[in-house]
Amino acid sequence: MTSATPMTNTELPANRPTLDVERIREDFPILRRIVNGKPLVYLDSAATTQKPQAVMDAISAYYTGCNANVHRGVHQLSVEATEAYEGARGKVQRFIGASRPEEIVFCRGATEAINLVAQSYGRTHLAPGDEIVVSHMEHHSNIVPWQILCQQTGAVLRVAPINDAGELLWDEFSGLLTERTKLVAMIQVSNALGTINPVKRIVEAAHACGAKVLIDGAQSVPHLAVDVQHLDCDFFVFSGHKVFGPTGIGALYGKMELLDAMPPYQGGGEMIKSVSFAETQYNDVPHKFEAGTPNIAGSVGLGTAIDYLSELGLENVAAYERELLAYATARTSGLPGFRLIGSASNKASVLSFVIDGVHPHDVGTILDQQGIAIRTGHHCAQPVMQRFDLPATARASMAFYNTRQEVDALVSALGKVVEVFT
Ligand code: C6P
Repeated sequence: MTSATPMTNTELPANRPTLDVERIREDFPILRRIVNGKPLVYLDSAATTQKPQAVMDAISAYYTGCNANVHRGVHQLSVEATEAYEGARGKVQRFIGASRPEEIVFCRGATEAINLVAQSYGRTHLAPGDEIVVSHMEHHSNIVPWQILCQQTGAVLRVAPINDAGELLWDEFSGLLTERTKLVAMIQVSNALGTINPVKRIVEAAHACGAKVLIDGAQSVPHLAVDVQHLDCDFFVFSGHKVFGPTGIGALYGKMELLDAMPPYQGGGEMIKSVSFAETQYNDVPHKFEAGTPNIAGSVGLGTAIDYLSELGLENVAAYERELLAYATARTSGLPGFRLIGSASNKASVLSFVIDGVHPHDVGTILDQQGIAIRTGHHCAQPVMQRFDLPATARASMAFYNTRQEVDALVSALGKVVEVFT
């Protein structure tokens, strides 16, 4: 089965070992933890992924062996730290298929990357009456920066609706695209629903009306192979901590000609060529956007996480997770009162759900007593909750280190929830 082929529950295959998950789990020490007297079942990878030992070792080795500031010193440690930092940029470039390392700007994560584009590109290019199109399934990080930009520029935010399965309504979306549309900002994989959006088609449609496109890849890069040149998106953002790397580091990809023409986002050291009170000259891309001392250790950890994931192979990860999602979907569907929120035909390994008569926070609390970690709430996607007329959902989100046995533990604990509350 390829990652492009949706599988129905009736076609559920035997647990085909695309990955040696038992061996892989040994790389993640935290998965051996006991929580509330039970082995941890970590089903909250959409919030943040766990880290393989190799990532922690790389960060430790960086601080132990070559910690120094980058791009500044002539001494050996600074040279090594700079090589490590720029080496990580090259890994990010190859990971998402950018044509050159200069197109990768390190930042704190997806949120900061979107704010950078809004404040630098957006404030320069948008005028009163221009339009920005987002979807109803965006994370707050891909809504609020555009609302702020609209307040600053007089631009208008348009929202493409979704259907009851949590899929983008194509005709309504393309109907919003006009000569007024200057930017389309779209999630590739929904954190709250799991929907995988047809981003290549979205980019083509937006470009046909002259708009630029930003893709929020925070939830896609841990699950799908991404090639920004193939997608032809203008900007792409993701966070390191959702891709098995550390927190506090992420990346913005932008097409070189766009980044080059954009003004700086923040001012300070590193982002300048020369400073005087009469005139300051900015540095070249990407340094123009990296004011101050960057997260060097974070970049090293992210680079190692990318190596780790690339070695597993994203095709294998996608195939394994697709089977696990089908298994979890089939196993949970028979639970009394269980309602899946988000049933797109093309989905990543996210199960958002409600149980009739039980508040999602109670579901989360009872599961926690069984050592099962899920997220409950609005998942920073309140418009999604409003669309489904819900205050919150419970969300089990899986990664390649999760197993069918863990899904079984989830189903059995949900059975207890139903027993307690109904
Ligand atoms: N979603 C979740 O539990 P940061 O916080 O910058 O690393 O990522 C923000 C972000 C942006 N886009 C999408 C699609 C996301 O899912 C997230 C983070 C987490 O769903 C934490 S709210």
